[in-house]
Amino acid sequence: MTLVKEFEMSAATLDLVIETAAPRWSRDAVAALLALPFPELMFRAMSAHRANFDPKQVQISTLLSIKTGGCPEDCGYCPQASSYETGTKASKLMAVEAVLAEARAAKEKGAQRFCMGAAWRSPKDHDLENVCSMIEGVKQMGLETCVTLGMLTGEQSARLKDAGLDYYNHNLDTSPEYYGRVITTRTYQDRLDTLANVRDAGINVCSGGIVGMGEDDADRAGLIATLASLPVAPESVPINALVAVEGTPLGKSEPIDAIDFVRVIAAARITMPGSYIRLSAGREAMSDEAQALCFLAGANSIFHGDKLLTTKNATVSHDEALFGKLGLVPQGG
Ligand code: SAM
Ligand code: DTB
Ligand code: SF4
Repeated sequence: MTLVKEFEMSAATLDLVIETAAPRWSRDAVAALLALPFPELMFRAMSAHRANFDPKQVQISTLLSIKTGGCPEDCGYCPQASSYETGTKASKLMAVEAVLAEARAAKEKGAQRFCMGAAWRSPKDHDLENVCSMIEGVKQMGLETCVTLGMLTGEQSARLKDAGLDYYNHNLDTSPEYYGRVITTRTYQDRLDTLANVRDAGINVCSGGIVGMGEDDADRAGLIATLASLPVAPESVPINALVAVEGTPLGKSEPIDAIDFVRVIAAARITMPGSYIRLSAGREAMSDEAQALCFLAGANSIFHGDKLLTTKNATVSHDEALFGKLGLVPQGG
């Protein structure tokens, strides 16, 4: 009896917090969401999903590492940082034609968006020229374009926009408070400045984070609240489960509990109801049941293809079987 009463009170209080918090989300309001009884959280997330999207449709992106490894940054999760011994082979920026061949193959396999990632702190002008040619070529194939190249100035953002760039991926990664425990070579404010430059250039923003790096619920709430309270919420929000790579400082991290991961997806869906929430890295290690819960919680985008940037993704054949079992369909497919 007491339990029921306590829950009724806390749900009413929560509604009040949410009402006063929207559209800017406080960390407390997001923390209250993350702590909801699971059925209540899922109901809210599913309602937000259905109000904005067809819940059986999933947006499909393909990822290609166009410049791998040798990165001067010290992101504690990343196999591409030159200071960690991870066995990642560093390579130069790929030739434009080779990238276009990969994009053509991705289109044939059903991709709608082609995302190109480079292990840079920020792009040099000469490299940006080549990336602009890649964007123009990929766009001509009728694919949406996305790149992730590190920090950008306003001028660089404008050049990418002119080349036809649709999305720029730049993650906040975690809460402002936990950030310094993971990365020391650039600040949270640097990341927010890049997101503002991208937004001002008229490019769609793709920004999310990683969970499973030892952060607590308050940090997860801090990440989601910061994303949802940007002047305009990101159009695309990748939620990555840490892929723990040996040799990185976070290589020995315990995997995040699957239900806790689903809770983060649900909180992202509720706080950014009109955004695509991407169930991003970490799917290879996830059960079908956990992924199914993520799709129920409002995830509606994935990376499709056997490889992410340097690590394995869920295989194409496994994804086909999973989509079949769940009755999910590629968006527009
Ligand atoms: N170098 C650019 C940058 O960091 O801005 C772009 C590429 S970087 C690899 C893109 C994102 O991938 C990172 O911000 C991080 O969120 C994600 N990422 C990298 N390594 C990861 C890992 N081991 N597990 C999960 N996500 C990871
Ligand atoms: C994002 O949020 N996740 C992708 C993409 N944006 C660039 C990258 C995941 C990388 C996982 C580790 C790797 O394969 O190197
Ligand atoms: Fe470099 Fe990006 Fe990896 Fe950080 S996440 S080390 S910036 S490639």
